[in-house]
Amino acid sequence: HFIADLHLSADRPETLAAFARYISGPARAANALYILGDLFNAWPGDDVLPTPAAQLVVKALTSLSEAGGSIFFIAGNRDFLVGENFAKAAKLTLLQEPTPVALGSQTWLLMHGDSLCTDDVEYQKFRTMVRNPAWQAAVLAKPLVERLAFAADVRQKSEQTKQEKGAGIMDVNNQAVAASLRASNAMGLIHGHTHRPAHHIIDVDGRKCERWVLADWHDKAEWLEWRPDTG
Ligand code: LP5
Ligand code: MN
Repeated sequence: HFIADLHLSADRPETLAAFARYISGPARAANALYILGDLFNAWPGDDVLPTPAAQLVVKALTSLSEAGGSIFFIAGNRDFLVGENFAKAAKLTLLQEPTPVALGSQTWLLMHGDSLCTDDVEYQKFRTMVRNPAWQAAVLAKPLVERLAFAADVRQKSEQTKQEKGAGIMDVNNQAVAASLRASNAMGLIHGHTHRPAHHIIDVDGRKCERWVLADWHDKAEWLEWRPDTG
């Protein structure tokens, strides 16, 4: 199973409930669950692990791995501060993007999707800053209250600037998509972030490739499933 953009948070109880139902239900049929970013609406650091919303998520994920499922996590633009403490508590494995995964005889690339939005120059500058390990270490050294205030401020600025950006700017750039498929020689991409669920067929140097875009969550679970029998 592949999921992304749940944006879990204490103030979205309907999504937390959908997540709990999904993990104790449909997710049990998957031998691997790939979480492709923005599991959380805003993750200011692993020191929020004791909060009730984080505990609900950790308990659900732990129960899934204890039932025999493997769980993998790629960070998104909302939860890039997820670290090893969360991974250990939730019994999952952190992956760097892009991660190649073998599905049957074919290789697919997994990513959150924000790195493909290269037309959003302002965002890419922001991304370079927040993905820098030195910047992250400096931020994590600050008290949690300060990080929460910073997060709220950036969220507000993000909503503001998004209104000024055209929809096209905030979608993936086709050259960036082709470049990653060319470099990896992968069959296709699976990603989230844009909240534009779709299945695209694209031509990369005469090769027929695919791009699956995952749906974001509201009050029900959204997942993509790969099965060996159907490909
Ligand atoms: O997230 P979303 O969908 O609204 O928009 C994204 C891009 N925005 C972001 C910002 C995140 O929402 C912020 C999340 C914070 C998580 C918690 C962090 C923990 C605390 C540590 C502090 C950071 O990713 C948005 C894209 C959009 O996707 C579509 O792809 O357009 O990009 C932006 O809005 C970025 C702006 O263009 C530039 C950001 C200006 C902020 C500058 C920092 C100033 C901070 C001042 C602090 C005192
Ligand atoms: Mn995102």
